[in-house]
Amino acid sequence: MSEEHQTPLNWYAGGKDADVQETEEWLTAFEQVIEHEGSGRACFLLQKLLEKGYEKDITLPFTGNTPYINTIPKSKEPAYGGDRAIERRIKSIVRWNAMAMVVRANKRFPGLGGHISTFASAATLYQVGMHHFFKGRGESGFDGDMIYFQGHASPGIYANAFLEGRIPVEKMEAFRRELEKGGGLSSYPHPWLMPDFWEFPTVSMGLGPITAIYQAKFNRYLRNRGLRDPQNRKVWAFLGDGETDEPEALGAITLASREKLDNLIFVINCNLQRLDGPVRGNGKIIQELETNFRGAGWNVIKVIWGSDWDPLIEADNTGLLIKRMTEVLDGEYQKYTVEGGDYVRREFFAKHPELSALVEGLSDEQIHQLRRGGHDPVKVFAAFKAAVEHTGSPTVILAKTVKGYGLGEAGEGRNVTHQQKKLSDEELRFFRDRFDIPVSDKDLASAPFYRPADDSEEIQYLQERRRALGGYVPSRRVRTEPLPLPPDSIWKRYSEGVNRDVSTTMVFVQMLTQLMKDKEIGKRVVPIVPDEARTFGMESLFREFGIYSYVGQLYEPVDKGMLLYYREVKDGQILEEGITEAGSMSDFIAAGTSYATHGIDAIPFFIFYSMFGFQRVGDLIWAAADQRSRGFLLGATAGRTTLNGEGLQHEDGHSHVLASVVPNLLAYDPAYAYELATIIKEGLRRMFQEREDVFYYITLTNENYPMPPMPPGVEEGILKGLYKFKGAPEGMDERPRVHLIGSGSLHREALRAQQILAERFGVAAEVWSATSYKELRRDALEAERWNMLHPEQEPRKPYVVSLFEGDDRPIIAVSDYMKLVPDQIARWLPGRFYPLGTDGFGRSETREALRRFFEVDAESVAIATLVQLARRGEIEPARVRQAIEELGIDPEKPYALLV
Ligand SMILES: Cc1ncc(C[n+]2csc(CCOP(=O)(O)OP(=O)(O)O)c2C)c(N)n1
Ligand SMILES: [Mg+2]
Repeated sequence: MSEEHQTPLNWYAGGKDADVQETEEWLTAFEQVIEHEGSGRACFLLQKLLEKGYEKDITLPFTGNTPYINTIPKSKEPAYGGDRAIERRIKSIVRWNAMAMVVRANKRFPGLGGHISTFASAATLYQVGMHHFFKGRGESGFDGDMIYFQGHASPGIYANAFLEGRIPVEKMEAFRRELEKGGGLSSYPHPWLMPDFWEFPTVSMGLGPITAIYQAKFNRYLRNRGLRDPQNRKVWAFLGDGETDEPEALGAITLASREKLDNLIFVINCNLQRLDGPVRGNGKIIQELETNFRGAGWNVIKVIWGSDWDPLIEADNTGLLIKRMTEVLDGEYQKYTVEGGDYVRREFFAKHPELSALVEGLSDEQIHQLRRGGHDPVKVFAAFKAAVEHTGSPTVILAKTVKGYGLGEAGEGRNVTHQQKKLSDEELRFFRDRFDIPVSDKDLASAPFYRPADDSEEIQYLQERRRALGGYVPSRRVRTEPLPLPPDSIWKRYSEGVNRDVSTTMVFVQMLTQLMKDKEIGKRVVPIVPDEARTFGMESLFREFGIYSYVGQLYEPVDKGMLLYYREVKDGQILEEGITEAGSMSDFIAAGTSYATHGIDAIPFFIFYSMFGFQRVGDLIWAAADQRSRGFLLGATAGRTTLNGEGLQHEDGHSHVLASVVPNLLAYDPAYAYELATIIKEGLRRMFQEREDVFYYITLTNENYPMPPMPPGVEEGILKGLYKFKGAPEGMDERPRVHLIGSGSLHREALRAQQILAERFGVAAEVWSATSYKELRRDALEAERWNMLHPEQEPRKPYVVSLFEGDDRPIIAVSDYMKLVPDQIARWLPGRFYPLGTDGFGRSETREALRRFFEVDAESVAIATLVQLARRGEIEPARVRQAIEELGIDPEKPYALLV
C-alpha cells in the first residue's frame, strides 16, 4: 500500500488502507448521498456512524483539526467590498510610512528601537479592517468597535492615522520620543500617554486577549443590566501567534464560548515566528490553535492560502496537495519564504510527480509569489465578513502570514527580523520598488514619509471609508460629566463607631451593600469577587443583588431553601468569575474604563484574597493603571499576622510594597470603620466627580474588634496618610515621651504598647494612625522636588514633617507589612524613625504567636521604644534588658526574615 493511497485528508485517518476497493465503495456511496440528498443528510449519516462506533467500543482517534486549508472555500467567498487597486496603493503607502518611522527614528537616534516586521506581516489584516469592518465611535462618540491592536504593530496604526491627517508629520518624526516638544508618539498603545488615541494597552503580551474577552462579557453585562446596549459593538483582539504561549492569552477562551460571546473576534497573526525564532518549528501553530479553539467551542476560520493557490487546489484531483500542505512543518514553511521559488519547487512540490506537474507552468518567481492567506485581501475580507456575521459563539481567525513581509533580504521570514530597525539603501530601494512608492532615488536614503495630497484618490477613498464606518479608529473619548454621589448621611454611621467586635471586611460589605442600594449610584456599582464571597461574608449580596449569569439559573441550587442561596440571575449585579484573579481583574478594567469605552460610569469594587492580588495579577494592575481605570481594589484577609492559620502562601505582608510602585494608585491600610468610610467617600469623589484618573487599593482584614468613633478633625489626616489618634496618658508630663504609629489591625498593638509603656516603664507615648505611607511619601517627594528646583524660595514642608515639628522624640512605627512600607517616610524623619514589620515568609499560627514571631506585637513595640530611649540616654540599657525579660521575649529567638 503506497502512501498515495492513504486518504487525501489523512491528517485524520492516518493509517494504511487494507482494502482500497471497499474504501472506494463507501466513499462513492457517501458522495452520492451528498449529491442527491444534500449535506444535512450526509452529516446525519456521519453522526450515526460515529454513534455506532462508540456503541461498538471503537475508539476514534481524537482530532480537533480540519485539513490545512482555508475554512472558507473559494466557492463560498463573497464578492470583495471595495476597490482593490486603490486599497493596495493605500496599504503600500501605510507599509512604507510604518517602516520609515522606525528607520528614521533609529537613523537619528540609534537604539530607539521599534518594530517593522510585525506590522509588515499584519498590514492586510488591519487595512481590510480599516476599509470595511472596524466601526468608529459614531455620533454618540461611544459606539463602534473595540479594537485591541497588537502592541508591536503600532507603527502601522500610526502610519494609517498619518494618512487620515490625524497625526502630523512632526509627530511621526518623534516616534518613541515622547519628551520631544509637543509630545511624540508612544512606542506602544498606551492610553496613559496618548489619551485621545489609544484605548487598550496590549503590549504586555497575553493581556490584550484576556482583557478583550472580559470586555466582550462586560458589554453583555451592561446590556442585561439595562445600563447600555452595546449589542452591535464588536470586540476585536489582534494578537501574535507567539503571544498565544502566554497563559493569559488562551486561559479564558472557554469563558468566551460558554457565554456565547459572538460579539468577540480574535485575529491571530500566524506569521510562524516570534522574537527569537519559529513559534512551532516542529509543528504547526495554526493546527495547534485550531484544536484549542475548536475544543473550547469557538468558531474557527483558517485563512492559510491566498487566491493564487486556488487554481492549484482545484486542479489537484489526487488530494496530494492538501496532504502535502498538511504534513509540512512550520519550520519548513519559514524556510520556503527565505529560500525562494526554486527551493519550494524542489522541496514542496517535487515530493510527488503529480504536484510537480501542477506547477510546471509557473516560474520560480511565480512560485515564490504564491501568497499566504493573511496577505490576500479577498481571503481576509471573506473571513472578517464571516466572523462579523457569525452568531452563537466567538470567532477566531487564524491568518497565515510572513513575518517581515516585503522586507526581502532585509528580514522577510528570517529569525532576526523582529529586531530589524534599519534598512540599507539597497533594502530601501527593494522595498520602495516592491510597493511602488513615489520616492526618488535621491531621497531614498533618508526614507522620507510620503503622504498623497488630501484630494488624491487614495486619501479621498480612505476618508470616505472611515466616514461610512462611523469615524476614525483608534480613538479614545471620555465621559466628563460628574456623577451625582450619595448624600453624606450614608457615611455618618461609620463615624459613630461600632461597639461589637467586627472586622474591616464586615464593615466594607455593609458599606458596599449600602452603596448598591443607593438610588444615584447603586446600579453602577460592580462588585467583583473570584470565588471568595463566603470568605469575606458577602453571601448576603447573592440573594439581594444576584450573581450575573447570561442564562440565569437553569438548575435548582442545592441551597435554594436557605436565605442566602447561590442565586444566579440574568440581570445579576455581582460578577463572580470563579477562581480567576486574572479574569476578575479584567472585569475590573472593563468596568473601570466604561466611562471611556461606553461613556457611562461603572464603579467596580474588586475584592480578592490580598495575597492573590498584586503578586498574581500585578501586570494586569499595571495595565489597569495605563488604561486609566477607576475603581476600588480591595485586598481582603490582608496582613501577614492578621490572617492567622493560613501560612506562607496566604499571609500577605507585601501588597503595600507592590502597590507602592503603581503611579496613579492610592494605597490605604485602614484600621477602623471611619477610616475606611472616609477613604471610599473621597475615592468616589475624586474618581467620579472630579474625574481624576486614579484608582484605589485598600487592604481589609478579618480580625474582629470594636470600631471606635471618629476623633474630631481627622478626615484630612486620614486621606493624607497619618493623623494623631490619641494623646499621651494624662499626668505624665515629666516622663520620657515617644510617638507610636500603628496601621491596619496592628494599630491596636500600638495602643496596647502605649499602655504597657505607661504602666510598666513610665514612658508617655502618643499614638498615631498611619493609613497610607504611599500618600505620605508622594507628598514629601513633591515638596522635596519643588524645593530642589526653587532654591531661593521658602521651602515647602512635607506634611509628615509638619506633623512632628517642634519635638525630636523617637517615632516607632508598626504595621503588618514589610518594614519597607513605613520606611517610605524614614528619610524625612532622620535619626528618630524606627519601623517594625513582617519581613519574611508567613507561618500557620495564631495571631499572638505570629505577632511575637515577627516582632510586631505590643511587647515588641515596647522594647523597640525603650531601645530608642536608651540610645538617647533617657533610660539605662540594663533597663531594656530587664524589660525584654519581663515581657517574655527571647532575645535569641529566630529572625523571621531568615527562617
Ligand atoms: C509579556 C511579554 N513578554 C515579552 C515581550 C517581548 N516581546 C515583544 S514582541 C515579542 C515576540 C512576539 O511574537 P508574536 O506574538 O508572534 O508577534 P509577531 O511580532 O510575530 O506578530 C516578544 C517576546 C512582551 N512584549 N511581553
Ligand atoms: Mg508571530
